[in-house]
Amino acid sequence: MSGEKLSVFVTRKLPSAIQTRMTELFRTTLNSSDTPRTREELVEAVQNCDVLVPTVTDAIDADLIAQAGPRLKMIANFGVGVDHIDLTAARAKKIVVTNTPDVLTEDTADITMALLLSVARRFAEGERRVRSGGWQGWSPTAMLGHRVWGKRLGIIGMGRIGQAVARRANGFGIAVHYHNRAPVAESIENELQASYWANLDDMLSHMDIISLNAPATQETHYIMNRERLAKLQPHAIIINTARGDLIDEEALADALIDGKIAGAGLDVYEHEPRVTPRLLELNNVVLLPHLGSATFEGRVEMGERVIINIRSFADGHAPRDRVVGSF
Ligand code: 8YV
Repeated sequence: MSGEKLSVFVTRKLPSAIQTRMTELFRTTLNSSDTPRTREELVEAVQNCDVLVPTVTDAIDADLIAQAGPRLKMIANFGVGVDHIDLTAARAKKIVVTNTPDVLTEDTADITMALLLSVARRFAEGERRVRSGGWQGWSPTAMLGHRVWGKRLGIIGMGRIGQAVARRANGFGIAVHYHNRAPVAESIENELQASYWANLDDMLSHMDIISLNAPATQETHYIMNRERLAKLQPHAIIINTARGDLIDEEALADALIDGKIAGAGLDVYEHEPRVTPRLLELNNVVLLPHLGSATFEGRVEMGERVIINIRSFADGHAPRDRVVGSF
């Protein structure tokens, strides 16, 4: 790269320490208002900047990438999931794409466990009852939930986050099962006391709790479709902290309303920020606004990771977190 500073376009407001550092290092365009950039603004950005720093809320699709100018050499995503970026189009244009793995693993696993406990023990419903003044005092039979200790958790997607969930589940005395494209290393299976199911359908019918921890890809789109949801036991609960389109949200609402499954904890939705309206009315569903990685610490570390990726690219190295990068 030449001595000239890279021009970097950041689509959303980031932690101020990160914005300050980026401004020192690059010719950075920030978004101080934090309203998502319009399509027109994104088009203008990709025509003029060297590096685009998008987030999950930006559709970096093939059409946008096709309009990119010759300067655009890198998309340094702020976030680990890259399903909002058309990687094939980026590869075809020799645009490097990076993400921010590792730094949000533990926070996302925490939110998974929080939802799991919340649904099983009816936290959100109980909290609503107290706030609304509807709580009449303790009763031996009121608001009974289900014990999680001794239950079977089926993790779909045993990558970093799935493993972090398994580690927590071990601590709660929950038996860990998992489905993944391939089994993880035996040493990891042993450490996590995890049992592999090659056949997802078989696993589903044996679990008490399901946690989705896989990335959104063509293979995982609607991995929990209507037929798969029907394989769950009526007392089963399902937790999704991955991506909304791993579950057919309408089919999920049907399964919950018809009592085919017992509950759901969702942090992500098929059409964010829209939530299938019928889910909003159900007491056995806990709904969070995509909080998985929303910690002060995590956001700063994500920003640092973006900066490291851009700097190593600027220095002529292959950035460590490249998702697309070898042409
Ligand atoms: C991030 C996430 O906050 O990193 C991801 O893939 O889902 C989130 O937790 C978001 O992507 C930021 O772009």
